[in-house]
Amino acid sequence: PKVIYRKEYQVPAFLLERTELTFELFEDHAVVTSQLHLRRNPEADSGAALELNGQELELLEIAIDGRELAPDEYHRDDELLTIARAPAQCVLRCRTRIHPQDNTSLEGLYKSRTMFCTQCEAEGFRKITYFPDRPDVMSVFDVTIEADQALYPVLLSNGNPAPPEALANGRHRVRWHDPHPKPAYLFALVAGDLHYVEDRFRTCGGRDVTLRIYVEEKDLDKCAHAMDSLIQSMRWDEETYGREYDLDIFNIVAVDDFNMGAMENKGLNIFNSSCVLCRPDITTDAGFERVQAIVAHEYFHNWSGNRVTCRDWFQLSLKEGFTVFRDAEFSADMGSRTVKRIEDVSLLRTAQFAEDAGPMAHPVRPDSFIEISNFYTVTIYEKGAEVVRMIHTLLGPDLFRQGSDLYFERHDGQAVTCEEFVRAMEDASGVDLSQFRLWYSQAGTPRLVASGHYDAGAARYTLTLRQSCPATPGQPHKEPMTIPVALGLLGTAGNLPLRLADDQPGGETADNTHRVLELSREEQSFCFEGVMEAPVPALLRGFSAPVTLEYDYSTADLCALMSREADGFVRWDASQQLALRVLSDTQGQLAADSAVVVEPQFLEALGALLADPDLDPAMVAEMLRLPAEGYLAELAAGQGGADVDIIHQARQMLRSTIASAHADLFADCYQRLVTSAPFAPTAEQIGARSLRNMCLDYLALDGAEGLQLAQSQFDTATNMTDRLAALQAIAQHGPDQQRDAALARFYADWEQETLVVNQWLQVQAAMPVADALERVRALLAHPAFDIRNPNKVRSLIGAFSNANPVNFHRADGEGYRLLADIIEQLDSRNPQIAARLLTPLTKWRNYRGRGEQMRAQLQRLAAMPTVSRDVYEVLDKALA
Ligand code: BAL
Ligand code: ZN
Repeated sequence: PKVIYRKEYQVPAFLLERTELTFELFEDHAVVTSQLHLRRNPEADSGAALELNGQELELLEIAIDGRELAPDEYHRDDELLTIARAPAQCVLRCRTRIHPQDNTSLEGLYKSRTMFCTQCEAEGFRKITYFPDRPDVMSVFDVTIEADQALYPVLLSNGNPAPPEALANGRHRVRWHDPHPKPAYLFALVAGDLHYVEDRFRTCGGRDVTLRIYVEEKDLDKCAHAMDSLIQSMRWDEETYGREYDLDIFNIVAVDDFNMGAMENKGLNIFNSSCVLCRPDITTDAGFERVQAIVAHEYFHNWSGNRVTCRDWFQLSLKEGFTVFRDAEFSADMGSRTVKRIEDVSLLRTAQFAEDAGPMAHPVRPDSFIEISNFYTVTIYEKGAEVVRMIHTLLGPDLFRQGSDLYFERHDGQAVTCEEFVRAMEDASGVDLSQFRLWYSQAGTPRLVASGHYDAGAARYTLTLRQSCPATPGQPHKEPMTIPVALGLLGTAGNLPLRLADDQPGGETADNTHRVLELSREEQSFCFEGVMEAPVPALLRGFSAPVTLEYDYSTADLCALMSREADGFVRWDASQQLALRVLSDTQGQLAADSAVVVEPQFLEALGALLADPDLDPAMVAEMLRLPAEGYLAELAAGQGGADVDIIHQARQMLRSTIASAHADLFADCYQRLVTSAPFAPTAEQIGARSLRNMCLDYLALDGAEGLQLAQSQFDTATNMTDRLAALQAIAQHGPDQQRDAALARFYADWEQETLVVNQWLQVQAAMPVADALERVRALLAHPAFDIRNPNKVRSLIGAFSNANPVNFHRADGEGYRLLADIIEQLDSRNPQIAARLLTPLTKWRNYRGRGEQMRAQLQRLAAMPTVSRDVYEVLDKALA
């Protein structure tokens, strides 16, 4: 397969002023007729050919300005239709036949259960008709949909509809007009027997917008939270970014078979049903929060993505990084800011740092790709959001807002690059971001090493920061970057006032105990004066930069940060650093076969958290959560390779020690948080449930009494958060009989609710029991599983290979074989999902004693007679 390079970008030869599409939908095929109003691009080479992308299309007719083209007037291969001599201005008419019913890739137009739907980002539109399928070709769309009226009473596309028309033979037709020019990737079509809930929103400009969420009739009672979230998002974007919605109608549709979480098509967002449907008895708090965040994310794309879009797919983070930053801030404003940050940083550290350290490492703005679908990554999304967050930190909120206003104003209706975003921020603020741009071009996670020196006599504290960045594929040398380091200095009675020596740079803030230092050289020292006692530095407050940090904290320092530091993120991070240190000691003791001794200060600090009713329960729950085994394996990878069994044993042993040391405190805290208030997915209730269920997990781990409590919670819970937490506690820690009975009961109760059944699959896939792999193989044949449905594949196979390390990494290699078997089956059906599932195997170099078995499965897949472009690219990089 061909590698595509960013530096080879060329403007399109033809521009598209208008696109007319007619879809005739039938039970075994669809016919698509297009009329493309084309005009030669004055900026392009005047002799450049007209190129239309197209894949798996049956061409029925092609004509220019009403004249059918002779076969020698165009050239066609598997991917492209080329017309060498198209008139400078013309209307190209094209009719193609496609087979949505047989489209298992879930790209283009396909059938999900009984409905037709589309997914066009990034390059799905070319499976619908011949088209200049690139984001910098934008046009106004007029779409006509014709289908059987009884089977498909609802026919939706982008923009605003005209009244429906009845046709002969029980068919009907609806026309949609979208006045906003858009690229093909934002096109959407839905046809089905759908029902909706409706609300209204009056914009800041006084326009009334109709809001609808379309679902199957059985799901009508699961839309309220998504609707509330949509209204909150619309209001927030007006208040925070001054962005108003721009059509009369905003539709959301839920579909079961969907590769992504959701898609921001103009005026017609299509959602994976798992990211929109919610009801307290079937959805966990995490589910409620996910729905709120994704509804917001897709809505925010209306400006950051749709009104201003990407010039080419190398700029994907332009819209995704910015929009993730926007949705993260929205979620922080709606719930607990600290906990949102903790969750995001945990994801970044476990998944993105791992990606940055592995064979798929790429910059936020990649230089090349084979298959763009492989680049919807944690680097583009989450690291991209961190880059925007750093700009926000460096500029401050007011200048950042001026920058975003300028960006939207300057580029409304355009397809632009990351460079335009940074330039708007610079132009509005006057801040020079030249060196900062390296964050877009350099891959790899920078390493920050900090050291401090306190001079009591001079009352001076000197902090020295040194940065480096490891080599990544294709980038052996890295330049120093601009790294904003937010910090405080902690004294015995709280945070100390900060005064930088006169000649030292560092943002002034209203709060004199907080500063943002700008590290721009490889090494820099910052001098604080008037420091009356030796401080503990609270570094990277709020995780001000996506870097790894090393500072030689004593255990007492970490305990001080955990209990007294003002920044919630640093408090949590100190607990994690301490836990990592204790886990590392435990692993050493286990490997040496010596007695395990757990640092008493760690246990004491956790006890203090549990005993303090004034702390934010959500934060305490996160501080009690030990780093995940996958993260421990990533850290060990850099130190001679991970031993999954020792990691698992050490983590289990530490959890058991904590459970028995604080059994009474866990029980008291559990009881303290019992509430009779009716369920609501509010930050307060979510925090309380989170800590209570964390206590339940430790109690169940500690023995029979806790398991009894879990059983009783399982039997009586009236919301899914509590019910699933109890099931998980029983599944993870209970005896076989109790576990199997609870699993059977759960399935019997929820057999009819697909999304709950998916959770049931996930719980079993992640159980650290000896026969987990056999159970997963058996579940593959269970009626609840369907390899065609990405949610089910992710729930069973994704959870097994990512959340069950001891079983995935079984010594006999059967875990790897299972994953490769599934990928082999999926590759020809749904290459996007197949490629995504490969990630755990690409880490083969990280595992001591197992790497060769993992690599052997990659080699086996590489030897398949046909390999999709998606899977080929990942295999090629992983085996290089
Ligand atoms: N654009 C793909 C789905 C999303 O990031 O919103
Ligand atoms: Zn997005």
